[in-house]
Amino acid sequence: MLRKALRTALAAGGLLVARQPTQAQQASAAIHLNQVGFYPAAPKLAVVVGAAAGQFQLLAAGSEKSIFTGALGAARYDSLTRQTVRQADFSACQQVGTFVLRVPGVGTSYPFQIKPRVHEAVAQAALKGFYYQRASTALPPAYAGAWSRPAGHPDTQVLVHPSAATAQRPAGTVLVSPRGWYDAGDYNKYVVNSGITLGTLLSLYENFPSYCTRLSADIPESTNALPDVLDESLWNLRWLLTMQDPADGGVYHKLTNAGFDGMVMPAACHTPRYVVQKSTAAALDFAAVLAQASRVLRPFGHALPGLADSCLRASTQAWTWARQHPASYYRQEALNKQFQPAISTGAYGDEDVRDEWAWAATELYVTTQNERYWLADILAPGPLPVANWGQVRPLAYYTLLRASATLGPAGRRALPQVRQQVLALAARLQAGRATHAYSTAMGRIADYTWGSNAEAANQGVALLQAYRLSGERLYLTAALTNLDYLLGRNATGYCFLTGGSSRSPQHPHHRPSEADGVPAPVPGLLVGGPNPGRQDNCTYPSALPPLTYTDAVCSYASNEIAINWNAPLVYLVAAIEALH
Ligand code: 9MR
Repeated sequence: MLRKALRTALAAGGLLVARQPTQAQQASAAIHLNQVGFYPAAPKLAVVVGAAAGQFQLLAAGSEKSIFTGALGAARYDSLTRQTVRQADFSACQQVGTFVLRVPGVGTSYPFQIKPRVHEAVAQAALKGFYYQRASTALPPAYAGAWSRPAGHPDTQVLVHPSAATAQRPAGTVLVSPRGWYDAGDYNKYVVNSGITLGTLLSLYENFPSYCTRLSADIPESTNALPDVLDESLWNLRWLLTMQDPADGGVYHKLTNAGFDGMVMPAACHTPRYVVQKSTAAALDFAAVLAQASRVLRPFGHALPGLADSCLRASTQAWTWARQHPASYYRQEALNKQFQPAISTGAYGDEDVRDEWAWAATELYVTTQNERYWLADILAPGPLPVANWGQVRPLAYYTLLRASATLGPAGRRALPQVRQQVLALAARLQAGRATHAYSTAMGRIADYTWGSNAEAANQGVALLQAYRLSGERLYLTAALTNLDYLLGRNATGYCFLTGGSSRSPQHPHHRPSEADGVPAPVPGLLVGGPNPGRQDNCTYPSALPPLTYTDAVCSYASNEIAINWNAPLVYLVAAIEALH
């Protein structure tokens, strides 16, 4: 069993830590820490379940040599997991190397490293995760290693679904809509979810351009003039452009099979694909992301002639369509009563599009510097939420902050409120560390939803905006606690990134990982994480929210992967690397 875990971790690119079989054999699931590692000068914390008071030690991996000793903290009852935990704080240890933490009577932790740039491999792997999600192309061994695969889903014969029929494009019209990323464990391509995913990656580039220029994902385009994060984004952006109907500017909600494909490789899928109904949410997310892309790509005009202009034109046309169709919601059940074939794939139905208006308006406003795109309700009173696919207002706020020096009059007037709301959100998140047993910003019961790991990552992104805004180091530290959470300091003890460590998911709900015959899952993918909803009816080890995670392929509710979850992880880890 352990042998297999070791082999698998090594097959996964030996991603992060040199495994130490002697100690790994004793690795205790009771010691929860970031299994990748720590920056020398940063806080370092492990959480130990069920330990008596006493000492802990740091040992150089593979030896019995103790290099640091500390006392476990006071016992603390965690009402969410009904466990008693103690913290092992070894922040004072700044020695570089590979270590394990030993707690007498409990055991020895998974190995981890202390060193500068300790998360660089995670940033590369998580960005590379998008490459593995590419549709309509073969992944050759030179780039995909053991996970190389033939092309699937060419999407050169996509049918207009009756729900999307127009006079110019009646039902059954054949469209060409290749490329894009598979959304998740399934093979469909959804505009709404692509929007926030691309917006997050483009924002990473806009906030940290020089770090992004250095960040390589070893993809076929790595040697060209563009940073890899932009090359990878272009794979999806070029698909997105095909989702607009040139006749009216409207944007199809998704490109999908009628039902989900089986657990087979892309090349084995041949069922018809459709574009379905145009929706307001899709048009606005499309408008937002293409306005942002236009701004980001303009300096690369020599390599991408005309693309920035095409993006802006597409964006304004989608905006105009949304103005004319402000309530064209995607309602799958209603649609299925009216049209054949019935569609049963991901809905991404969003009937509150006020935040999508805010985001589209903001991106158009900042890109064009035209006051006519300003909308009074770009700002919303009350607490700013953490971003997710159905709540994109934070992306508008972050763009306003980033562009603060060049905003026109309306934008400038809005800035004090934007600053105040972003700081209030970050203050709330960072304060959570004091009350959560694992001392991460992540940890309120409400944080555990479908895709809770993206909640953790997006909280981290919010905290980083506050850090950029205020220079207050505690926000950077708080963001790092959520990276620690994702990489192992959580109640399940899993490092939630495939291939990330010796205790990473082995059985994600991800068709290629299940069907490719390779023992290790496709690396660099963030699973959804604890989800008390347990909508998949799989067997879970616990019903307590922080523990409702199962590393089982059936578990689409806790163990699927998704592009909108990987993107904030890429942002969080790359930004943290850039800032350390
Ligand atoms: O992430 C989505 C989550 O917020 C929803 O509650 C859930 C049910 O509608 O769908 C999730 O998204 C899935 C999408 O519908 C289809 N592809 C896989 C996505 C991740 O599970």
